Amino acid sequence: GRCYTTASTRHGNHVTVLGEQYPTDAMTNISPTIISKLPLRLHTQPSHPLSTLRSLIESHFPSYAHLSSLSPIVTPYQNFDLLSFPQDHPGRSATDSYYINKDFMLRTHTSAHEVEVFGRGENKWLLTADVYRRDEIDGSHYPVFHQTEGARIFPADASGMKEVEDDNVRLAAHLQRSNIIIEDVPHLSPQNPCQPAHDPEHTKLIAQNLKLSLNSLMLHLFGGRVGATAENPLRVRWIEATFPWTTPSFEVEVFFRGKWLEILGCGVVRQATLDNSNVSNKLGWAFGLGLERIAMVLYSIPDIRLFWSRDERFLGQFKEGAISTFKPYSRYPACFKDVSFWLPEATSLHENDFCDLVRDVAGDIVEDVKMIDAFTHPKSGRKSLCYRINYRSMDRSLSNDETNELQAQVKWQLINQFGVEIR
Ligand code: FA5
Ligand code: MG
Repeated sequence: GRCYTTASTRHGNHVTVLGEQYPTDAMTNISPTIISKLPLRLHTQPSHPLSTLRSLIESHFPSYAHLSSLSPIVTPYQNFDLLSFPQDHPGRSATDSYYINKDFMLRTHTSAHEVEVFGRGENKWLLTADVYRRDEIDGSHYPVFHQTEGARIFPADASGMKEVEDDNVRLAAHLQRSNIIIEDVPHLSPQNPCQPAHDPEHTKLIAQNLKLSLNSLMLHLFGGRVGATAENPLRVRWIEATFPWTTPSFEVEVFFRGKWLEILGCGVVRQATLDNSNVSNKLGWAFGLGLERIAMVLYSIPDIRLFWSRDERFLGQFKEGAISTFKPYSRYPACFKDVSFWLPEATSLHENDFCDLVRDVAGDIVEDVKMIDAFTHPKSGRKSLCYRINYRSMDRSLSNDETNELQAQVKWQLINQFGVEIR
């Protein structure tokens, strides 16, 4: 599909991001809505639920370095290449990631900083940051969310392995006394193998340390809050996974209020990534955890847009350091509008391009976007699409005139940016 450029870039050939000017090019797809989120850094705003959750995680790893101020602007080399993403990985495409230009992008995950932080000589660290992914629009997806990366590396020798074993004994003793049921998977398996450069016995000790450290974090975050008891223990499930820079790799899910919730991805860091960080003689693990998913559950926050609200009825409910149950204020009426259009001949429109266009027009007033119809005309070969946009403010009632005006602007931008013909 055609690349989406912002109004400011179409008329000039620069875009200003966090006070710096960047030349634009064919890869540029960062939108004004996204640019406006970059300075907000919710994970550092006192008493914001995401900031409290960050502190809660940090307090569980007191001897780790706690980082939270790295710039979201990284190179594709940092975000992908240093982590061994293959050249054809879908995450690299402009439909999935935000590019300032071909040389700079917004990090899609906190793992983008692993090599840099290991390279600085940090052996135990946490890093919390805003991350950016182009995505659909609904109550649990937002193009900006927050992750905490955690990592620990040990000397890859007898002294390092002794350190791991001692830590494993300590952590296992703590977990044994707790009301937690863990559905485990083997540390290694044919689909989830050891790195050729690593000793499988060392890798197993590291994987065990990773699992014990994270099970203990889950207990810290959720244990008290589900009131885990002998009859009603906290349930944590480990699943085999794949990430380009870790093996073995895992995902962790927690059973909370009747549902399995995917919390994090993790694994034993590959030798190539350790080599890129100049720590070839170390061995260890890393994890990356999604803060919104956890905060929505812990605070009973029903819609991911609320994290961005400046309404006192939202912000006023939270105190720094405290987990409390959010009391929703009245929901204002929703109003949906459909838009149908013909695409210009031989072109396509990615759903993420449509969603960014709608966000630029309507901001957080858009609650949900769904494609409700698509067909190709049998004779002309032209493609027709119909999207349903659901508008609802979280803070006030929308007038009919206002939604009509937003919808008119969506149509205008569709014509303007993609040359469509409204039906
Ligand atoms: C990653 O981002 C890896 N960087 C995690 C990792 C780190 C693996 C270190 C190995 C070593 P993933 O895309 O699965 O993986 O995202 C990790 C977590 O972020 C998910 O478990 C989820 O909690 C959260 N997450 C992912 N996508 C979204 C989204 N669109 N909205 C909210 N949270 C999300
Ligand atoms: Mg995942």
